[in-house]
Amino acid sequence: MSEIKLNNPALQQWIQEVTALCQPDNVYLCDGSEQEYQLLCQKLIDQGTFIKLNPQLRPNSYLARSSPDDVARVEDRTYICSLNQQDAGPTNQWYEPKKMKEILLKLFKGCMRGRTLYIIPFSMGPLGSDLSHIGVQITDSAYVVCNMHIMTRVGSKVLDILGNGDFVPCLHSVGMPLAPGQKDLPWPCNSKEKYIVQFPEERSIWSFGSGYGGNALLGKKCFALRIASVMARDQGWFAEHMLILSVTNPNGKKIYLTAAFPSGCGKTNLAMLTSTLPGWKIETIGDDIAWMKFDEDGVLKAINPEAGFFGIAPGTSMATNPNAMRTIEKNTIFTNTALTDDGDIWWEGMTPDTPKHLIDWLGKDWYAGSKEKAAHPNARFTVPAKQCPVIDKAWEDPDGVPVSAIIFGGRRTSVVPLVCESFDWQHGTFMGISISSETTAAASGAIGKLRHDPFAMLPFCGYHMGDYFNHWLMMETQGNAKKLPRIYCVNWFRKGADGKWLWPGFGENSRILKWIFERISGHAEAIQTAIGRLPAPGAIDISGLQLAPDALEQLLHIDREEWLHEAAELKNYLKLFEEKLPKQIQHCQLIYEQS
Ligand code: SAT
Ligand code: MN
Repeated sequence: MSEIKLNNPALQQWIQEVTALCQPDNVYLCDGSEQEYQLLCQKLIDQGTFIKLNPQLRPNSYLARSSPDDVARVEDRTYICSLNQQDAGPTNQWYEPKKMKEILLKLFKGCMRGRTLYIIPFSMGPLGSDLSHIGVQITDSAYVVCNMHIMTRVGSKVLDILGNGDFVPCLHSVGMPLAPGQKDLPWPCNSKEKYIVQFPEERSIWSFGSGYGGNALLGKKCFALRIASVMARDQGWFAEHMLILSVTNPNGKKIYLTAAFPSGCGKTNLAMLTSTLPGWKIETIGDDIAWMKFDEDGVLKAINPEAGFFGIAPGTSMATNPNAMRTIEKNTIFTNTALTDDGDIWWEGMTPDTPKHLIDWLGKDWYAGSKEKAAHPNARFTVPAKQCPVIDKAWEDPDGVPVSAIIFGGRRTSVVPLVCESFDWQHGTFMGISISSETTAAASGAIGKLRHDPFAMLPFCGYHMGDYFNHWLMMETQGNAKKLPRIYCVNWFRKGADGKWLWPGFGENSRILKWIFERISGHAEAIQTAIGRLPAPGAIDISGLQLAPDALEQLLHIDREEWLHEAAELKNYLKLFEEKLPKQIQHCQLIYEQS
């Protein structure tokens, strides 16, 4: 260990402590270079983790197959270990931090034997931006290092910026030490013990036992949401589970907006959609996380703290998301997709025709017509954001982009209309609180179960959600009243009596973005209802769209009985937050009930 000398004493000391605890065979400090990436990819090929895809079809790209018991975020193994239980709130799993440390110290002791310990200095956000923050991940997984290379800015340049400053220590192990001579597995993990632990006061992360996605790429959900939400509360900004996009109208006027949806509800598709309206253009800044802060003029500015997309592969196609398909043409890591006979990847929904034969995500032969899915429903691509053909030119602007609108959405087959505008910031906050959505394969557990997911942050808020609601309300005072973003709620997933989607979604969502754009510039009509402002008849541009005759009416229909039920159910849910539920929110709730 003595060979690695760092100028940051706290970092030096942490690395020494972790090395002594985890007892790796080797220690390696990542420089973030292309050469390093290539060497690690080769190492992963050699140990059977990576399959190199056909370079003619998918240059510089790889397929990894995870262990079948390590395929998604594990919410039931995720903990917020604040000093006081009260601070974790009723929606997080809490554990006494000292006791949790004891558990973790036991698990981490010797856990990297036979492996290399990698040190990854990384920046969340453009290098050197005032809105960015630095973390250092220690991991024993070369797969994680390669993914971090894509998802964040890593290496020596980050250490230069860090200097003697603060960083978030992120410790990760797959939790599978190797005895001398023991053969490694292509996807090492720990099938018995998994712990994804955040210590909010310490601002540190310990993750054990999983190598998958948000469990292991610690810059993402653990840092950029759970820990960052705590930093944002203390420092007066927002760390949100939101995509960021720009909308440009045919006259060349551009606005930026952010949108929060739970995992697996189409953030990546919305972020890079191809407008079906002539002359309208959507460009992408980010597809998962937004860090936002009011600037000195009271304008809300947003950055994407990530540098890549970790998108859900199944369902992605030239029809649903051509820009994602072009983004992943090269330099991409695929995890848990199927492999074609000519060495490319495939997943359900990718092409109109299903290949006759594939190797499925479990590595087994798969034939068209099989009842099993060839790709895991939470199969992912990891790809540099800069490869996106519609990446916005301001995507790395260190000042961030000005946010004109914030959208909240979920997967609701009934009740919730296609789009609805809030009356003001307070009511918009209420809309964020009110999100509920059907669960998806992005987290392990039941799929299709309706659950409350306030602000799409249920699995990601690092502190008491009641305090988080208050933070949102209080932040209004930091904004310039004339420049505050307007807040909307959308639902692409409403179904008709026949059980079919009423709205085609994907590129057609540009029609809703157009209405929002025109509301902001004062050109679109709305009608007032108890739950918010809905598009007036004719205000949504449906030119050239084949919709069933009364589909739009159904999509915008507010059923009084359904909403009274919704309100009662929400009121019941909100009891969870007890005295932390803001008074203003109770007031919004009353508007529903009394209408
Ligand atoms: O947390 S992951 O990044 O693995 C998936 C998600 O929930 O978006
Ligand atoms: Mn997400």
